[in-house]
Amino acid sequence: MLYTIQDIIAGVKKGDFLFLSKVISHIENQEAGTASFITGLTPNDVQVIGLTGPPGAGKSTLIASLVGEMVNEQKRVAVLSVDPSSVIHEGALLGDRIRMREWYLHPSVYIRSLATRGHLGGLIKSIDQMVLLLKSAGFDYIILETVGVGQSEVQVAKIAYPTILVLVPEAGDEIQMMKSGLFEVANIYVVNKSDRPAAQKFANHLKLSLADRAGDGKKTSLLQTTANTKEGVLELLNVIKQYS
Ligand SMILES: Nc1nc2c(ncn2[C@@H]2O[C@H](COP(=O)(O)OP(=O)(O)OP(=O)(O)O)[C@@H](O)[C@H]2O)c(=O)[nH]1
Ligand SMILES: [Mg+2]
Repeated sequence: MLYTIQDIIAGVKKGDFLFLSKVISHIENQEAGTASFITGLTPNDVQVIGLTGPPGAGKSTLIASLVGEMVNEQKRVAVLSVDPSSVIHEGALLGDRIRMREWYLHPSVYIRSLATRGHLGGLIKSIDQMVLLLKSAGFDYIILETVGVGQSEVQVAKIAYPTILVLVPEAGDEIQMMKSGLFEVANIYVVNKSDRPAAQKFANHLKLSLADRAGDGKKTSLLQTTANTKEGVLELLNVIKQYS
């Protein structure tokens, strides 16, 4: 490994993420020396926030707005976007670039997209290591975005607290969603795109299903947001803090 954690911390404080990006690439490729470098880190107690949900629910837009609230509070934020279903294609990258464009060059915000290259187990291991690295590198929040509804998200939920399930009013097939493991593992349920007419009704439905589950003793929260206008986003950040 060519860089020390001191190089990385110094770089992060200056908003120079070059070292960090190089080490993350080392981890992604599981290059020689990765494991011993990670073992030598001293991670801080940094809140890891997971956002997951169906494609197009507005996760990236919501993250961009959340990051805005965090930066307003003088925080440093790292965002890892994980798409386990595919190798990163230009379209996906471009979409995220547009959604989070105001943050790509911001000195307090580090954004990185990852793909599996076909092997989910490897990705999970790499994410674990990247999170340890980011926890050691002077960030105040780490945000993980995962796409889809499946095993990988359930895995990611194990390293994040809270895990936020982002849904949209037209998600419709609620039953399907509730059967998925994801519904069980989430802590915060967000009905995004609440500018749409069906949002209130959908949120009410969701509230009832969560009440049914109240017996399992797990604290859950339900919020409505409109990610692109930032409506409900500061409230979401305040609820996130309750889970730290
Ligand atoms: N009307 C409305 N549109 C929204 C809202 N939030 C996001 N969008 C739009 O929904 C589309 C998808 O948003 P993304 O943030 O890319 O969604 P995503 O969940 O990150 O998508 P993937 O990463 O591809 O799964 C974009 O065109 C956003 O502008 C919202 O609250 N209301
Ligand atoms: Mg996205």
